[in-house]
Amino acid sequence: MKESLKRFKFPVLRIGLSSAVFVALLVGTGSWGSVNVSANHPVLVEGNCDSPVPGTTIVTPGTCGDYDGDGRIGTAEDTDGADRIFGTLKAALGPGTGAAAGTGANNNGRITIVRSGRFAESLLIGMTIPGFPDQGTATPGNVTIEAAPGVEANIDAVLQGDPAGGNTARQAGTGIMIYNGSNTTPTTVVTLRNLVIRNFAEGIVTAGSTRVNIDNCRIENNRDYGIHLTDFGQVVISNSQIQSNGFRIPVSGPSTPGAGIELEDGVQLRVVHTVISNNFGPGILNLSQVPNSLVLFKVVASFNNPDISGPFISAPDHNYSN
Ligand SMILES: [Ca+2]
Ligand SMILES: [Ca+2]
Repeated sequence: MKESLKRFKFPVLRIGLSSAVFVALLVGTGSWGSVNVSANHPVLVEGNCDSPVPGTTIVTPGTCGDYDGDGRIGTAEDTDGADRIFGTLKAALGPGTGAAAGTGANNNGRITIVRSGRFAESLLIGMTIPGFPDQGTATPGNVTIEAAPGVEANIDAVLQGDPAGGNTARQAGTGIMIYNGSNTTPTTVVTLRNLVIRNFAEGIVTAGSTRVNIDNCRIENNRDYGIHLTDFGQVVISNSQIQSNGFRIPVSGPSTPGAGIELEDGVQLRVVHTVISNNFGPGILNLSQVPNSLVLFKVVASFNNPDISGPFISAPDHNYSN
């Protein structure tokens, strides 16, 4: 097990499929009967040019990603008022603090990145777990994080010259962690769209039971996994590129397995219109050993080692897959 994942892997998450059914019966319908099925809190996130030096938060109004023209970017935009415009993804996902108290998405809403920028952040979407201080909530709803059309949103572990000194920790950790509880039936839905996720040990990790849509994303140059799916997720990856994972320089640790995508346990994965190439390890590694847990539709997997490991189903109909 990867060091970066150990802190997420509590015993409650590592239940097998047979015990999972038992747990589902115990929990009953009450736990998901109360799930908030909406995404209620739309907020915006500005870009960040980190200029003239990394960590810059005051700029000439309207420059460097300053969408609302108030001269604030980054953390200075996070707390300046109830404008529902934030400078960091972490603050936008949270409840809001300072003068912005109560105005964040609070893990239940749509977060739109409206200007191009670099976001050197490790994010948790969903329920609170160790390793992500000050993130998560006890009752998450549906979350969408997406860049507006034409916006380049680079969620990168590395911020050259980071004044906070966070590069080493981020490179050894996870870019986006998604955890919505240990029920065996996925409940809330997380959508990631138009994002670039780079240079983490693991680009995207899911645990517990989560429905996830990953659309039009580029997941590249992460050390151990581009996308690592565990427990009971129902995940669709579409229109994306999963490339060059396992080839991060400097590696700063073992690049194992250096996989593009790994799915485990009871995860069900559908990959559609996606390229998975030039990863150090397997392009897709299906450890569930269940063929219909992995269905591919118009997928290119090339120059991985191997391209696909484990059983899968390639949609036989050229026009339809489920
Ligand atoms: Ca601003
Ligand atoms: Ca603001």
